[in-house]
Amino acid sequence: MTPLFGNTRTRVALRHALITPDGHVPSAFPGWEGATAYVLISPAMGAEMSQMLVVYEAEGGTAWFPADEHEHAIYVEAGDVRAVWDDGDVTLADGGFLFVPSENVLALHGTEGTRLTIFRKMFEPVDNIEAPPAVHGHIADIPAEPFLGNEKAMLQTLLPIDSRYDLAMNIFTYQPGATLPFVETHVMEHGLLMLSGQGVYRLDEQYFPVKEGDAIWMAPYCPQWFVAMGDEPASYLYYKDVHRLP
Ligand code: UGY
Ligand code: MN
Repeated sequence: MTPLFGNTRTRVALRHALITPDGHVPSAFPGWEGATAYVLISPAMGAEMSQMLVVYEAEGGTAWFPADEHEHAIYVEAGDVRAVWDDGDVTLADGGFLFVPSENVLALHGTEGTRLTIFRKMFEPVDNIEAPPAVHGHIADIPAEPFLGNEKAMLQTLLPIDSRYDLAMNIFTYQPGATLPFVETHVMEHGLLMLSGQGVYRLDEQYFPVKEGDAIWMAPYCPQWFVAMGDEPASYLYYKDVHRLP
């Protein structure tokens, strides 16, 4: 549906943002071919990480990241991608995910119509703890656990729960009417993509209707809450920084 002329649900505030697809504007990056990036969350808005949507064109293409301090966690929303990094490669279909540690050249070769969400963050090393290895998998193989005992709010933890990793990438699926059990306020930051369904997200003091395709940034300590609404389950993918002292 066309948004009301001169209006949008997008809202960018100091400690949160809701980015809706009607306002997306592409970025072009050096070495990228046939792949368009939409930087939905970044340090330019006050975040400590970036969240990018990458969409591949008709002939397919390549998105590319140089070897530096940034690590990448990738989720395949649609299509197929072949990821190649310094000492590994894997082909992922939709529902596939991948973590590639920092200091790796990373090339992502996608076919037509492939859509990726990429979380990009500066790795925070810790003395005497090894760097995390690359890991990949598929959501179909990740068990869903009831969140704080609620079977209507199921959580899948995609990356290993292991203190070598300083980020988590999870999927939350709520039955209509299910909620986050309380308004969370925490030191961790979130980047989030609504994968399906709809609901209402509380961010700071405001309540926002949200649906598939929306991205949300929650700064550390942004009070947050969600209720799923409508006829179908609501599902979102989210990033969280973990396992590091403040
Ligand atoms: O992991 C989390 O902090 C999660 N419960 N937050 C959220 O869904 N907004
Ligand atoms: Mn949270």
